[in-house]
Amino acid sequence: MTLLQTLRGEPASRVPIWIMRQAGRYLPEYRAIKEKSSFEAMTRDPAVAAEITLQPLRRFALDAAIIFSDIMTPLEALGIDVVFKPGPTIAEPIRSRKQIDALQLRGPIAPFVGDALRLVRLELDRSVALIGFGGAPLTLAAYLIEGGGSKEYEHFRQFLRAEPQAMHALLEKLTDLSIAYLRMQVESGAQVIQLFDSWAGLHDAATYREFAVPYHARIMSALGELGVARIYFALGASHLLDEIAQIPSEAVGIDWRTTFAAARKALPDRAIQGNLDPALLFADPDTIRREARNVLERARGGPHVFNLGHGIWQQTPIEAVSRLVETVREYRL
Ligand code: 1CP
Repeated sequence: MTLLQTLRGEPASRVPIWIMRQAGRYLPEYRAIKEKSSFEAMTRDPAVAAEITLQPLRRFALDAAIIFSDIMTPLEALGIDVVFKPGPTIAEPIRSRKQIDALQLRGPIAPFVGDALRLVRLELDRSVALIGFGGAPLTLAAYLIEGGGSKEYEHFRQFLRAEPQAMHALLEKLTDLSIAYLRMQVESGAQVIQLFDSWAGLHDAATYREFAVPYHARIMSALGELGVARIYFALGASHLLDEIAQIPSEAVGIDWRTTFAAARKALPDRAIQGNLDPALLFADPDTIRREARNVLERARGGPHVFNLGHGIWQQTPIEAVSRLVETVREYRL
């Protein structure tokens, strides 16, 4: 299995490829299901979630499937109401210590995700790895406090400064939840876990050391004991590589603004995943091929997992994805 070999640092003859958000709205067969259903219903029905997970694998020679779910999915188990329209929105954003103290586990954590993982594994070719995932506590906290997606995350950043102890209490609870949730995914067949810190880029290094590193490291250490391969992805985090080095993982995902040279220097013991700009999939076919090869060349010198630098965009042409996957598949190390 090429992805697992590369993540374990074993020699491989080619570079494995998967695409963040590979199951989703750029695929017409996904949109056909979405037309008749809500995102919540799609994630909660294991047969539907498994089908959506497998859709991109039928079109493209990818090395992994990532389970169809969302980083916000496990939060319901803490009594938090999340509605997707299409991004997550929180009916009652968390803005007080009292709300944080009231958060407690009310039942099993998204057991339907475990059911979907088991169904996918039954259908998946043995050469394809199955990826589970979760949101990093600091990114989950950003959505919970802000109440949804935002450009500047003013409420979240204000709360972190005004109530640092309450923020630590929230991160502690989100860390415990994440460990239990990700452990369940591993027990259900996930061979790789990616932790998404999509809003890492909001923070300076000192803030990241205090509010991200201890919690995110605790999750990754707990997963390490299970022997699952771990990928840590942080967006907009070129200035945080020394902090990310303190978080255990087999691989670190970088975006298109972080260079392989900088990542290899700060993270000499890790595989690096990335980092084609998702916008490049809108270029002409020759440019896509050339830029993908440039990424492959720049990544040489250590283990590399090919990916985009962030999730694939909804308007991306399918042929561009085919071209990209072919280019990476043909490339020999
Ligand atoms: O209408 C729709 O079709 C729903 C759109 C959608 C989808 C397809 C959402 C709402 N989530 C998802 C699936 C999803 N989310 C996956 C599985 C699919 C795959 O990767 O193949 C994954 C891994 C995620 C993870 C996720 N959700 C992240 C981390 C990755 C990233 O993009 O940085 C984040 C930040 C979210 C929050 C979220 N959920 C949905 C949206 C539109 C957003 C972004 C909201 C925002 O920040 O404004």
